[in-house]
Amino acid sequence: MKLILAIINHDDANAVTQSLTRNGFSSTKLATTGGFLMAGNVTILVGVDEEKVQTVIDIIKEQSHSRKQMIPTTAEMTYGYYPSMPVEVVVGGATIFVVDIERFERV
Ligand code: 2BA
Repeated sequence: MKLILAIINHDDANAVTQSLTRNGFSSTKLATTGGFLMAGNVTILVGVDEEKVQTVIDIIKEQSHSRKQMIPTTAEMTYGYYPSMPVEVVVGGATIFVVDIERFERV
């Protein structure tokens, strides 16, 4: 068995979980925060048999969209800092990890 952890944009979370449910997969949604932007995102957990991993990844991929986000940065001068200069970063579609599950039980 495998555990898929997918970090996605908050705005895509319902579409992803609804599509997973429609296709017969159980999922759990966690409210998380990205370490770089310090902004809210969503992490979805899906436990599946190994042969279903690609199906789940395809569903997540289909429902997750990348977005451009502007973040303020400051550049250092000799004496102090330049005013805040926005920089564009591309966030998502989805960051996906697949890990082995040693044991799975529902008691
Ligand atoms: P954040 O850490 O808030 O990162 C948001 C976006 O900022 C990233 O999008 C990337 O485009 C940019 N970014 C992140 N770290 C950067 C850095 N050190 N320098 C320059 N730009 C940087 P994504 O790569 O699509 O990541 C979206 C979210 O997925 C991340 O939010 C984080 O929550 C998670 N994530 C991505 N890679 C990860 C990893 N290796 N381990 C754990 N979480 C990860």
